[in-house]
Amino acid sequence: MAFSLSSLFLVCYILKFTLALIILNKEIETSRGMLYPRESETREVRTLDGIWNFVRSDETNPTQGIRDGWFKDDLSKSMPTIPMPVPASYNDITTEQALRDHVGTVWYDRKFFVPRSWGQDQRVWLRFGSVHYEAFVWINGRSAVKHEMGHLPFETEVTHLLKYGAENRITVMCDNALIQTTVPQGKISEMANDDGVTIIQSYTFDFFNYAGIHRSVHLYTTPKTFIEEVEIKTNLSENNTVGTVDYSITVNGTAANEAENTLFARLQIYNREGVQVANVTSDSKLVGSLQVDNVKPWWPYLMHSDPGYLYELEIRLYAAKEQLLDVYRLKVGIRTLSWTNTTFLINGKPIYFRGFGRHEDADVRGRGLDNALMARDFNLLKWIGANAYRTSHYPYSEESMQFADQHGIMIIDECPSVDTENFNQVLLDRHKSSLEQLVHRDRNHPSVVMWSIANEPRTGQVNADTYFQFVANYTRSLDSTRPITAAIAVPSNDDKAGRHLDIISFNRYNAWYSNTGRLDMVTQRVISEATGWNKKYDKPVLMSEYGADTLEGLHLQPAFVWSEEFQTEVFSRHFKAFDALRRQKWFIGEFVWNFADFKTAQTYTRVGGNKKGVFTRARQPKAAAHLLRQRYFALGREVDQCNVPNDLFTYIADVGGSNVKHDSTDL
Ligand code: BDP
Repeated sequence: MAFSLSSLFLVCYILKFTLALIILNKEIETSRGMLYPRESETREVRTLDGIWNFVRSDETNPTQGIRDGWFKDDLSKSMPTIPMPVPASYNDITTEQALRDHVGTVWYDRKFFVPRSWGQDQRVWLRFGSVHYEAFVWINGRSAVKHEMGHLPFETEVTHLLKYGAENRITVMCDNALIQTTVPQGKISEMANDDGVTIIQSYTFDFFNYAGIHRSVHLYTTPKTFIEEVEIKTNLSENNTVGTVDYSITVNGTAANEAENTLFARLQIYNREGVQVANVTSDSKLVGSLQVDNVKPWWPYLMHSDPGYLYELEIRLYAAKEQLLDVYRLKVGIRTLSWTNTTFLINGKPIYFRGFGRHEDADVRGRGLDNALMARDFNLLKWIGANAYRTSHYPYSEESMQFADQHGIMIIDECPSVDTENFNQVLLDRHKSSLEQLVHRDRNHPSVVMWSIANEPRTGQVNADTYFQFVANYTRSLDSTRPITAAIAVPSNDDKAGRHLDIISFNRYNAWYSNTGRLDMVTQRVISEATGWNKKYDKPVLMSEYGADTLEGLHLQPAFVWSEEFQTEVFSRHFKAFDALRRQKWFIGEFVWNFADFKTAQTYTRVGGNKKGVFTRARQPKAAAHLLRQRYFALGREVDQCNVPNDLFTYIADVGGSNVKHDSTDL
């Protein structure tokens, strides 16, 4: 019995297709350590930020540097180097189109000294805040660590690789290529150009694929036996008067005279004035709880007159006979979260979100950490009366998470999964890993109130149901104290993922991508789409994206697409829908797309980038910012009884008529 060739092909094809359909919920490797580097009596921290040497590899020969051993000596001995700032994206630093659009590997190196004192009786760690997308690191020519996944930290011990009291070299190779199994996904193809062929990176999301060493590089020391991980969970008594802080500490390293069962910790909590308000001595399991009487809970901005209240938790690790081994301090906000099928509560009070989708994006620096920009952004968030943002579409810097804790800004914390499709096993494993790394990094931040497991995944596709069941349940197994969402853009009828979420977020661009210019087709559509989601899943719903591209300074009356008038009108039509929805109780928030204009890949639909910002890329308000500010404070006053700023309304005339708005008492 012989098969014809064509039927053999058919069988192979069906087999391949069926195999691709089977995805398993496999165990994945989990992160360790990664506490934010902080100095203490027992730890020293220094950064390797500054100007590094940089080489762009030949796109057609991305592994040349590995084969030729560029890491074995100074990069400049292998190739001509240029200076490159760290942290920063490398793309917009030079004037070269080839570097801006580069696909594949680039190399960095620099020299640094390690003090002689670091070589005695301690350990040294190397930690990267983030390198996008994949990093390979060598110290003095020896491999130190590899890491895949942008926007998330990684670290390794380098005690044995360093020269003490001497000069050392660090070399980093960074690869920005996105393929179908990376998070996020992309495609690499070859295309003919005028001189032959060229490599093209494409992706379906619109933000520019900035790359490089995006966040700080730290070297830090720890004692031989040290506090490797701290996990805290907080709670409040029913009337919010007593707070509890449950802790669990993991220790790394046990020297002979520090047998594990003799270790213990003393924990103290200090209030903002530096007064000790709780303390406890643990047993050798290093797990327990502290109680804070007359607690000041952590409240979001404008939900309380003293938002973002943080205590300091001091952890002292001891060996037998009161021998102090290590000290680590951590800011702690004490709060509870709970949710039902209609409401999301913080400290027992329902939340109504008024916020933004954002990007870590700026001119020249790209996605590189910039403290000045970060401080400005938080000032703008507070000026406009926002109480939340989503870290669209990847984890933001740890420094910004600390700012959010401090300022009381609630975070929907998103992993780097965007437009996820063609669900497959490798992708699932990496997607789960991105969430594991994110939860591990951010679990102690009071500002993080929700995990977002994806942005605009193709949840109508085959396998989306199983895939998102695995991803959502895995996230829940890592942290059951926060609800899970995803920003979904497929119509609710097609969606297969929502049933695995706790809160439904949806993105829609009425009067922009749908029915462009039709301001008369916004309000009812928003109401009916939100209602459709609630009917289908019986869960709280929020709108996670809406907006319109707006060219700063373009004024057209009557409102016309791209003008400042149009953005203002689009917002206003949405506000009307949101107010109708708010009466339904299960509608819990509104998030404008986007906080600020940002860079995109080149397309004819974008004029110098995505212009849906309420602020320009230089962080100045567009006309709609003033309207949004009035709304966010009006909501704050109605929902949370906050005070409104004196300059919310501009004085117009002393007419006193009932319909004339001339100061904030008219809200
Ligand atoms: C949404 C995406 C967001 C885009 C936005 C837009 O979630 O990343 O920037 O569209 O096109 O679909 O402005």
